[in-house]
Amino acid sequence: MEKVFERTKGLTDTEFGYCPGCHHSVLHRMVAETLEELDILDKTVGVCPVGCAVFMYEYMSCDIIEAAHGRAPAVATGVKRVIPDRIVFSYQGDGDLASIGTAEIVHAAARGENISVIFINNTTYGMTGGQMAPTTLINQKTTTCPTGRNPAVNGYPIRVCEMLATLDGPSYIERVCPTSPAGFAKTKKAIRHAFENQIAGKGFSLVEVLSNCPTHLRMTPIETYRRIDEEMTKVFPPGVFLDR
Ligand SMILES: Cc1ncc(C[n+]2csc(CCOP(=O)(O)OP(=O)(O)O)c2C)c(N)n1
Ligand code: SF4
Repeated sequence: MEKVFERTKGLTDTEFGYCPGCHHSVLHRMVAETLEELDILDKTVGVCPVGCAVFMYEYMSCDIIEAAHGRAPAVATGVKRVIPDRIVFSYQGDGDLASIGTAEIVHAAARGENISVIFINNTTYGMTGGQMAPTTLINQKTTTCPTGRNPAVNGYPIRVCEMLATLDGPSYIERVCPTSPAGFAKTKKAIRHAFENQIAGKGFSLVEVLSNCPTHLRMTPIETYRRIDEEMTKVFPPGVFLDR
């Protein structure tokens, strides 16, 4: 029988340990497929975050380094500068990238490091139990703001794409929204573009993916998609912020 679909070689045979319906699994697959399509699996080094994706090295068949919490852009910078013929990416949640790792991402972007960053914004700290993140929406209830995020006490959500797009260093910054077949296709295209830019030597690329955490939002995966479309996109509008 003719084979019409094959699991990408970019993934190992290890089953994903993510909660059912979590975006991490499908986003890993998109990154893995991209590496296979661009024929760069053998020369790619990924840097995993501290967060639910901490075990990314179990799932991806390229080389992976584990970085301390938030330090992935600094580790990716070091790898890329020492072995510039490698393709280097970091994969980071919002707690990792936009909280403890704020300095690292801002300075890697400002330096225009030739790396690709995949930023998973699910508005919470998934791994540690659903605490408030820098991207938590106003009035969103989390375990550390059980009555809802109150700007007078907790401040406002950080828009990473908008903030980094003010810098001269980055080459490509886009926010995507994988909640529909078209949204998934756009997300894959954006991830691919981030890697193509690095291959072309264009410098720093970041793709922010509006994502879910069905477990801590206490929603079904479908409800989380609705929340992304109806609530998250109002605060974090999808679009291309830089492409040069
Ligand atoms: C230095 C340090 N501080 C705190 C922690 C605890 N910690 C582990 S994961 C995490 C947050 C992860 O959230 P996020 O980056 O949003 O990823 P998600 O789990 O939602 O994918 C925190 C605070 C840690 N491991 N190391
Ligand atoms: S806790 Fe949330 S982010 Fe982590 S795997 Fe489960 S659904 Fe995904």
